[in-house]
Amino acid sequence: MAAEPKRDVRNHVLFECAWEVANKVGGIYTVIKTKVPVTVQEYGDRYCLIGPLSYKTAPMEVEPQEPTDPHLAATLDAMRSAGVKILYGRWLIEGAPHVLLFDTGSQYSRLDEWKGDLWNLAGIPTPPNDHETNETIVFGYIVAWFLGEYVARSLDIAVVAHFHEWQAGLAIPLLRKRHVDVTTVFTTHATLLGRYLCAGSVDFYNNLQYFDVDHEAGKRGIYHRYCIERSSAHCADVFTTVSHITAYESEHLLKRKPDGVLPNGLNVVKFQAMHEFQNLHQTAKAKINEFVRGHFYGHYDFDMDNTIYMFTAGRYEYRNKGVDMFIESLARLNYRLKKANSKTTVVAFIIMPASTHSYTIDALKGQAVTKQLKDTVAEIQNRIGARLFEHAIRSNGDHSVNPTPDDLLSEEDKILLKRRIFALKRNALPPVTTHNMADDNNDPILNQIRRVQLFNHSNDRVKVVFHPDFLNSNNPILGLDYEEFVRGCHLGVFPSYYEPWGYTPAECTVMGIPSVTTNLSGFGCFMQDLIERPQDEGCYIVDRRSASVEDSVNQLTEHMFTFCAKTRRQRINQRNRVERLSPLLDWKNLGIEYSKARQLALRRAYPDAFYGAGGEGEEEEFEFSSMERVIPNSVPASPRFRMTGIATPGDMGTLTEEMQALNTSDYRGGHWPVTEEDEEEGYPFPL
Ligand code: G6P
Ligand code: 1S3
Repeated sequence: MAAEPKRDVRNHVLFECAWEVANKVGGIYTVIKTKVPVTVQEYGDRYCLIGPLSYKTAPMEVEPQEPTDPHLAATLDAMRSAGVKILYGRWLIEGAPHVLLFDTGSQYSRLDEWKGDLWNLAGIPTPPNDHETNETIVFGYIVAWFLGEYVARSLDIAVVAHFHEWQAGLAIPLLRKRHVDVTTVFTTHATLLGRYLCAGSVDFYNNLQYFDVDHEAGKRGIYHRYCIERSSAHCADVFTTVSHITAYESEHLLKRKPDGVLPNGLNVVKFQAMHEFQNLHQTAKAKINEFVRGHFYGHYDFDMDNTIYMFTAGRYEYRNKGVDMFIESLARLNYRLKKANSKTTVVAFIIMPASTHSYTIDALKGQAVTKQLKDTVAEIQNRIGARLFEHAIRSNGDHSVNPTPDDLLSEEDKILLKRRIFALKRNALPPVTTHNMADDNNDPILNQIRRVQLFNHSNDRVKVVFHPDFLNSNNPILGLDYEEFVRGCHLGVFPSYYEPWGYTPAECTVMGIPSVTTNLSGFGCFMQDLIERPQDEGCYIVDRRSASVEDSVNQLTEHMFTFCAKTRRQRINQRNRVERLSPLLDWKNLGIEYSKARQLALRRAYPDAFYGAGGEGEEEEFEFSSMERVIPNSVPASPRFRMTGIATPGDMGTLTEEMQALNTSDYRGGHWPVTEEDEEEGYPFPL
């Protein structure tokens, strides 16, 4: 008979650790935050997130509490008495998970000691003035300390620790070296080298297997960071990433083939009826219209009813996020629309935070003069109403006496109106950017716009607005939250070159806004794998993998041009179709991939608990979770799925039950189009 496992794996405790827990920096915050409801549903109080303590955001996001688990309480007490500043409580988001935040500042005095230890333990060097790495080291050592103390106290229950990205991963090699009885999962959302190499002018995907990784990392001054990332990937029980494309990249750059792909989901909120999200588009678009009227004052000569709003958004990585390709394609779109004598106007927004010195006077003035005009018209309208009423009431039943325009509009009103109209005169063209850029002359986006001469001339059918800051409903210019802005637009355009997942097009999809992405983005490949003809569903995918740059630009231009030719009815239909894809991106379906990764880690760490002592005996049945299968009920017959049979949660990722039973370490990239040669290697890309 199999020996009883020491720790209970079935009711294990889960710690999920990321630099972006209660600390918004980028995409990982979205992953963690939106996934919380399904994880809490699965684990309840056995789930706790771990992150750095930011005094700027934490007080607003976290409600302090005392732990109810006595082992956790004792661990935190021990660490506090050693000087670690800790905030434990509930993160005030949907699902209200437990959260444990460590103040790295409280342990900086030990930085040198820990750097020395890291060198002795793992041979990882650290230069003196890299703040991000210093934070990573202090955070990693505190987390390893915490987990070590916790499992030394809590002896009956298995502990799974899931780490995201290199900045949170350092605890993994430390735990491994110290033989701490914790089961670890490491998920990378990009690789450091991949991001750096792509940002330069490297033919990345065709050369992935040839890069001399240490040399390339050294050349870019990130060798130490690279070592942390690579050791996190190698020391974890299970290593995963967010897409096949990043799995392939990780295999070559981090030298470990991931165990599986865990696609990113969203917390999808379904409306009762389709018209509800369509109405949201209408009201949000009206707000964008307001902005556009103000921004283009003096040159507002286009028809708002025949204007298409396109946008791109994200971290300012000019080449990686494909902004170069977007602007080039906009120039070609402009040319084609002009040539076709189109009456359609495209306003293309670029929302990417850069270094600025606040708004330009011109941009502020545009909104001010438009508002003054609006207020004046409202006053005059009131006065006209009063005069009309007075005129009507004095007619004493004689309907033949009609007021003349002069009876209704006084001389003062006319003058006031003229003054407001004069204020709309403008000699310069409407500005491309809303802000004063810190480095206007060298800004890559502005330089590309200058190169293609998209200067917002009256005869341009494509106008450009570069908003180099996050959106916020309190902004005096373009005062909308990001979500509202997306809803008000017609098409999101994200022609990324380097994009491990790509939340921006995924968010468009769940909001029912069509988008363009590429087959170099994790999201694009995921949709291409699942849907027969994604473009019919409002999910356009540009080929940046096998096509030349010229061909990719032309493809993107063609997609945008075709979109401009759609009627309103066609656009409404397409929004309905794209919104119907949202269950594919729902954590209710994708969350199970995380469960599988944790289970695989537990199987590796405690094989006896699953297969009996010595790996023999009958395998225990393990239920992943009580998650519902929402897809079959909510996705209508169309769109057509690529996979045979109905899509089930287990079909979305790559960790299969069979694989776990075999205890293998290979992910399955079965959906990738491969050549015969590659098939032998199992690689997704032509080599
Ligand atoms: C939504 C609204 C419709 C409106 C339409 C405009 O569907 O429910 O009332 O006509 O948006 O669509 P458009 O693509 O022209 O912005
Ligand atoms: C990364 O953030 P990024 O925009 O630097 O992680 C995101 C979440 O997994 C992912 O969506 C994105 O593609 C990555 O690049």
